[in-house]
Amino acid sequence: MRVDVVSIFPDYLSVLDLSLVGKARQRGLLDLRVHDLRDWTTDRHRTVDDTPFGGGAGMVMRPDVWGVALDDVLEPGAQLVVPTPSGEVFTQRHAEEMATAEQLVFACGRYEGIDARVAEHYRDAGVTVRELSIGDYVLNGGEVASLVMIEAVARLVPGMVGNPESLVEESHGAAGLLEYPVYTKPPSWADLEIPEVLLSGHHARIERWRRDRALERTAERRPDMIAALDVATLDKQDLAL
Ligand code: 6GU
Repeated sequence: MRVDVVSIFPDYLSVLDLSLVGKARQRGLLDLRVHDLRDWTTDRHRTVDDTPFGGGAGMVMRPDVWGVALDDVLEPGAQLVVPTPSGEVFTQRHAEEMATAEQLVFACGRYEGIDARVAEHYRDAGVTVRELSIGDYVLNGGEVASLVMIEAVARLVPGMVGNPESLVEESHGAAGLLEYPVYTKPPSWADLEIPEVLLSGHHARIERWRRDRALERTAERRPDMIAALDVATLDKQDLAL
């Protein structure tokens, strides 16, 4: 998979050399390129922004600069991601769809955002354009949000996660539940014992216990996820809870 990030702070993306994403790059699974938007400016001051039409606070990023940059970077079949607090909220479902793209291009805005014609123009040209937020809070720009989305997508690309089974049971997976609590050695720590059932060796009882804890946790922390559950996926014992 190829991923391009265009930003006026390319150094913000330097952490992509590390960890799982960094290893995937070394192994050639991920072709990740970070670009400085100002490389596409032509004026002495390398200007990327201007004042908003209609007035108001802050500065808006110019569509002409973004246009030449994106025309250069976008390959056929690319998905264009524009991180913005006014986007749809990014979920595991978006990550799954984005993981199938041949190329993802992240256009990181700063200031009050990018001139709205940029997203419109590339949509009109037939590009899949995703304006995405990572949650209901405001960041200074799209760089950190891009890091979040790149990590979520990269671990879904075949070959990137060591054990593909670890992708199956995790929170926000197909079950629509948060993950159950997990424990390891030592069995007794700080006067706290691990749940006895996990030592029983009784596979069916362990599975039942884990599902109950997942349901309990989800009901307490994410009632919205319980409301969204497909009733057909629940068994008799779930409903008894
Ligand atoms: Cl994608 N961008 C910015 N600037 N702030 C955010 C965000 C994105 N998602 C949540 N807050």
